[in-house]
Amino acid sequence: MPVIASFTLEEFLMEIAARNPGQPEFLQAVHEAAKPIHELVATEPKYREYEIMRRLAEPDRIVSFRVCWEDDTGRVRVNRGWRVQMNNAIGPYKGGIRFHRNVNESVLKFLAFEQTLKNSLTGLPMGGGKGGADFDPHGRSEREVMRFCQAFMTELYPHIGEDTDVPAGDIGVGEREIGFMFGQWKRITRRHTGVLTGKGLEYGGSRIRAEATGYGCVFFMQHMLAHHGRELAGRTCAVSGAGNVAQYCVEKLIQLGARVVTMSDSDGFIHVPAGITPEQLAWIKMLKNERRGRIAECAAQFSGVVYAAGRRAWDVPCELAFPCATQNELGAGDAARLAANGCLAVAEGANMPCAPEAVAAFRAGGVLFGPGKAANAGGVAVSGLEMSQNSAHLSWSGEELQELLVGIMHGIHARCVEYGAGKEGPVDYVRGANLAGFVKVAEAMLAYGVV
Ligand code: NDP
Ligand code: 2IT
Repeated sequence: MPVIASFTLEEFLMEIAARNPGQPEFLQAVHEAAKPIHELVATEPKYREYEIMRRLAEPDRIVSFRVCWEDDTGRVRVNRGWRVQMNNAIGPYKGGIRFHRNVNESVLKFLAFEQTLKNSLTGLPMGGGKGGADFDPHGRSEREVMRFCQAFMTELYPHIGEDTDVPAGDIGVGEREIGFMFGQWKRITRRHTGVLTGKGLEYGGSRIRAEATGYGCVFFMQHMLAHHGRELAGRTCAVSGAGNVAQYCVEKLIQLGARVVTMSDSDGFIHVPAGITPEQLAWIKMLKNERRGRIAECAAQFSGVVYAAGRRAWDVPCELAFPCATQNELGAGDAARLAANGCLAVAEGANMPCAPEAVAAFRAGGVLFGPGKAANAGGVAVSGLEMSQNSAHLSWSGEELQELLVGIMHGIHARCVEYGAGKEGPVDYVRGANLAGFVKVAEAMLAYGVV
């Protein structure tokens, strides 16, 4: 007879905390998912028999390595790089690479854990992984970034492959960095295949990949609103961040007739009461993607733009909020203020930007809340489509891809509703996203037995 272990949620969380000391972000991500998953596991002996919860919270493996490179002055620099291969039950490991001074094992494990459930939720065959380095690209010249990317890939390349592990971008890693890393991978292996996504269009990238996370997040918001009898057009929106996700979130919101009154970077935020115009957004894209400047510069460039140094956007009254910068950028006080100011709904463009207390405050305040693993899954979904195009040696049109993205976000919302709708009241998207993501991964793990 198999032994079927039972444990309470508290016992499970204490065990995870003891096994992962000094990793608050990872524990936070596991906590969020564990509550609904534990409820389901309690009713399914097969998940307990095969220890699916414990196995899901333990990465398949983590590789870490020294990244040694030379700065423009000739000084030798040493960074640390990682790849967390979390779970490949439903497909090759898939997930971005982050370059930021705060990157550590806890951050990458939280991201890889989220990614596993997110990728499952897309409906595409992708497992979960995440990588990165504690390298700070701010203020680095293009050649320094290139040398760092090359050194990073020289260490990473034995661990990745188009059918084993397919990295992409994340904070600090955009098309430029993907180009440098892909170039180095190609040089070392003498192969040209879809080992990275987010590539440039000239060398195997997919149309709509750059736009996908931000656009998808807005599509998810549209679904949340429509499902609860509301619409998006005409709404006042607060967006944080000014990077890839934020830029295309703002672009789609403007296209759909919403008024976006804020964007930000790590120094502060801009308030644009009349709404960011397409011309202003084009300039911000140039500022961030080419000149690599600071959001503060917008105030000198345009009248009607006020810059608030050292502050976050969440004081500004809005009906819809899109945190698109980084983890834990929106706390309990921010959430309470948003709710008090009439905010109707929040969709996480970033991964885990809302602290747990903020999510609780949204729930208490009746604010609809779309967690990142559902709301920002459009990016990795189009990465999955980039993998398909690469392996078939073809490329689809922007129209085809946008239609596919729309369909995928629709499917993600429907799966959240299927698992998250109660008898009454608003849909619990946290519950829905975690359960829908979990079930597919868990069933695949069961199929393999004890591995
Ligand atoms: P970018 O590097 O393009 O932009 C990041 C933005 O967030 C910048 O404006 C940056 O400001 C700001 N930011 C970063 N760290 C902090 C911080 N500690 N405090 C305040 N602001 C900060 O990254 P992306 O737009 O790609 O990623 C943003 C978020 O979206 C991340 O959580 C990422 O994991 C998530 N995501 C990204 C996807 C993608 O496809 N790129 C897909 C799904 C989720 P500054 O320039 O000052 O550092
Ligand atoms: O968090 C994420 O989903 C990403 N950074 C995108 C991952 C990917 O493989 O496209």
